[in-house]
Amino acid sequence: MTSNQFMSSDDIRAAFSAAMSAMYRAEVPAYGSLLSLVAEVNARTLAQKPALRASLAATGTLDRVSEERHGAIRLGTDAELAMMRRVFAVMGMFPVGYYDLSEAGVPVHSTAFRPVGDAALRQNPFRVFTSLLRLDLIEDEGLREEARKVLAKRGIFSDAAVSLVEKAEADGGLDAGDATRFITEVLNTFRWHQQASVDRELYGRFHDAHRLVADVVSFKGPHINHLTPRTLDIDAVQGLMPDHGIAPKAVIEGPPARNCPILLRQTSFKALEESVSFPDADGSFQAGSHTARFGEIEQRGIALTPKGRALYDRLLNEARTHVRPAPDGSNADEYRAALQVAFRAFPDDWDEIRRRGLGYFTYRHAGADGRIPADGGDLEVMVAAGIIRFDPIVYEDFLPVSAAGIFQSNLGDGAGQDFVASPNQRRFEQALGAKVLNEFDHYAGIEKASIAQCLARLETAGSPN
Ligand code: OOG
Ligand code: NI
Repeated sequence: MTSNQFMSSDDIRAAFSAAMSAMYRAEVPAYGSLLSLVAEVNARTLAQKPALRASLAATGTLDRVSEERHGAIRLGTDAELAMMRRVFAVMGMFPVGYYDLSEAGVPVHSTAFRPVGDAALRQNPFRVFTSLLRLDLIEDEGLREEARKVLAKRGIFSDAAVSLVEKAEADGGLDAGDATRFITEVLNTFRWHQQASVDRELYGRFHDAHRLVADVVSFKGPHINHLTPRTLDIDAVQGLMPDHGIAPKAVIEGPPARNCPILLRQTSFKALEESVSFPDADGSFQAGSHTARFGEIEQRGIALTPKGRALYDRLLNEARTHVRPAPDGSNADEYRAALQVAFRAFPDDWDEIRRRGLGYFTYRHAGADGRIPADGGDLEVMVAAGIIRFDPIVYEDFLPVSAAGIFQSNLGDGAGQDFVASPNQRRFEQALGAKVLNEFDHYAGIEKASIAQCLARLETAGSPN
């Protein structure tokens, strides 16, 4: 088979993301309400900001602006993670970044499977924040063993899904028919299961150990626990949620609102209590409830260098030392104010961010009329002369403190526990069966390539002949 008969991995991802969105809207009606609200606010924002509208139109993303950017799942075993990596690879999604959430009281470590590279991201940006449960952090040895046994018995991928992944790997892709079957089969893995796979008593014990253990271990598969569209005005959506019958989490995670947005701001509506049933030994079912699923929104800014990120971490920490956001929202205004004050120390001007080496940028030639100064070749000279322009690189990854805040508000107040911080990227990569891409190296590479391209163009333009 020749490769041009294959459906592109970008197209498979786009179709998968659309199918997942439809499934989740059907499963969680409140998520549908959030999507309508986001679309409304985005339309209003675009009407107010013609420049933003024009730039989205120029990059061909205007009509898809309110589509999902990410979702999240939680896996139980190394084998599940390894297979998930192969599934996502078929859709052009690769593991980027390592996030240790133990430090924040959540017994998981995570990566994000995502498209890598501008073209793929532009085609469809959908990514999946994927966590692996760390039973090693659960104290009760007996319970740990029970959880292991339950997990060992489940198979979260259908045989057909596994065969299609093998086929894609062997042939280098899937044709349209196989791709459609692949999406249907894989989508099933992320479905909600109203029936738990353990009895109520065992569920209760998992729940007492940590709510996340109950969520991961007690069901037949890793239900998608949220989807996240992009909003152009996160503060507006946060404020409007209650009017639309959805209860927002107490505070927006990440940096404060700024003229030059940095990294990632996100917020969610609180997870819903949903009815489930637990099997009894005699084959009957007992009614109960489980809380796991919610909806989230995100707004992204510039990717920061390690230096910028260190400053961000320090300022965030400073704000949180002054005001720790309470889960009930009672000090949300104080927290917002503390963030604003702390982040005055982070420059809010693109050129200053650039010159101080805090963020990543791409560089481009301003146009044919740019004359090259005598000492051409020096990037700064040409930026100052307006011959080379720069644009911020958008942060496409996640933030561990924010992720912990999202987890926590959706696991219920007080779900946090003190674990000894124990990042273990090597262990995670062993389970994954691959190394994760370092996001800083990746952004630095994009910046470097754009500079090289600019300079090469100028050399050609400037060479006497
Ligand atoms: C994942 C929470 C993290 C984000 O956007 O930071 C996340 C989860 O609840 O499983 O999705
Ligand atoms: Ni999320």
